[in-house]
Amino acid sequence: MSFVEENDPEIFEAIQNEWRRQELGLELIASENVVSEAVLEAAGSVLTNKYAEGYPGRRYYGGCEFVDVAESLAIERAKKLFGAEHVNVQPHSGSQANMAVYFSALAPGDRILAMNLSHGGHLTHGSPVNFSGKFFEVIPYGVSERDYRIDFDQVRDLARKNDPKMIVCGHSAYPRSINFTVFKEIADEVGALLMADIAHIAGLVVAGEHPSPIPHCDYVTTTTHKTLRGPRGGLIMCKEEHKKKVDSSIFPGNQGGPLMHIIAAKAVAFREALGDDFKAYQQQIVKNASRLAGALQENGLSLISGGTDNHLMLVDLRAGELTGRKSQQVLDAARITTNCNTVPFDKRSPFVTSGLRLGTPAVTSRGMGEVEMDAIGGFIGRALAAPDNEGLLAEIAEEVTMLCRRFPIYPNKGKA
Ligand code: DSN
Repeated sequence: MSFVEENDPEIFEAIQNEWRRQELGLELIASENVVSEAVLEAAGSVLTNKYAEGYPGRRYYGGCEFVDVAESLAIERAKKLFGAEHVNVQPHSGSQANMAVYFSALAPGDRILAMNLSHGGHLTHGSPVNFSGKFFEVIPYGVSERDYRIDFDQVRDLARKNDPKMIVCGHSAYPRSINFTVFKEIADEVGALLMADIAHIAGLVVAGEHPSPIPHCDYVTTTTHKTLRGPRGGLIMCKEEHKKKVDSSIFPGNQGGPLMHIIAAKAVAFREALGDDFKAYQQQIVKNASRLAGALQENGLSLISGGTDNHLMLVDLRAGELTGRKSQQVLDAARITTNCNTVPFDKRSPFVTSGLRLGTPAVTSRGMGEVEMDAIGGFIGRALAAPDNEGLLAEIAEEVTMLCRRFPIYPNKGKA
C-alpha cells in the first residue's frame, strides 16, 4: 500500500484516476508531455524540504551544500544543451521566467512589441488581462491573412513606428518555424532588446530540429515540461551582460525560495536531453506532427497555414458549425485530449473558439510513430464528422484504449 493511499484515500483516488486517464487516453495537448521515471523520482524527492534562497555558494540558509550540487549541475547542463552564456534555473514557471526578464530590463509603461495572443502568442506576451499587458504598453503583431505566417512587413513597420524597448518572439500556437534572424535585424534597426520565449520548441531547438534563438537574442526563456520533457518549471538564458540583473530579478525580485526538488528534476531532464536518444525523439515528434497533419487533412479537416513545421498544428473550424470548444468535448468523449484555441482572425470568443490545437510530444514519448498518427487522424476525423453520435464516440474510445495499451507510458508501473 502506498503512503498516500494509507494517509489520504481521496487524493490517492484522484491520482489513480489521473494515471488511468493518461495511460488509456491519447494526450494531444501540444504543451504537455510525460516525464521519465527518473525525473518523476527527483521531483518527488526530499529536496522539497529545503529552503535555499540565493544562488549556489551564496545562500541565505545553512545546509545548502547538496542542493548547491543539484542547482550547479542543472545550470551547467542547461548551458551545454543550449550553448547559452548564462542560465537561471530557478523560475517556477514560464510566466515567472518572462516576468523576471521584463522586470530586469524594462520600467513600467515601457513599450513591448509582441505576438497577438489570438495569432499564436502567449498570455504573458502582453495580453491585457495579464500582468504583462497591465505593466507595459504592448503593440501586438500577427500573422498575414495570406499565408498565416508571421507578417514581417508588419513587424518591421510597427517597430519603426513605435520604437519598442523590447521585441518578443516565440509563440504558443504557431505551427511554423520562427525566423529569429529577421527578428534580430528588426530589433537592431530600432535599437530594441530581443527576447524569445521558446517554451514550445525548446526540445526541437536542442536537437537541431528548429533554428536556435541563442545567437540572436538578449534573452531566451522556456518552460522545461513541454518538448524538453522535464518537470513543470521555467528557465532563463541570457547574454553575460544581462546576467546580474536577470538573477536579481528572479531572486529577490520576483521569487523567494527556489523549488530545489524541481531544480534537481530539471537537472535530470537536461542530462537526458544531452543523451543520444533525445535527438531521435525530437525528430520523431516532428515526423509524427507532419504525418498527423496529413492524416487530418485526408480526413477532411483544414489546418491553419496548411500544415506544420514543428510539433503542433491548428485545426481551422471557422467554416463550419462545429466550434473549437465542442470539438474538444467530442474528442474528450473519445478519450483524445486536446485544447480548443483561437485561430488568427477568429470571430468566436476565446472561450468558444474556431480552432483546435494538437501536438505530438506526449504520444511520441510513449513510442508511437507514423502508423499510429494515421490511426489517430482517422479517430479524430470520424469523431468530428459525427459529433453527436455517442455510440460512435464510445466505439472510438475503445479503439483508442486498445491502441494506448500497446504503448504503456510507464511499463514498470503495471496495468492501469
Ligand atoms: N504554455 C501554454 C500552452 O501553450 O498550453 C499555457 O501557458
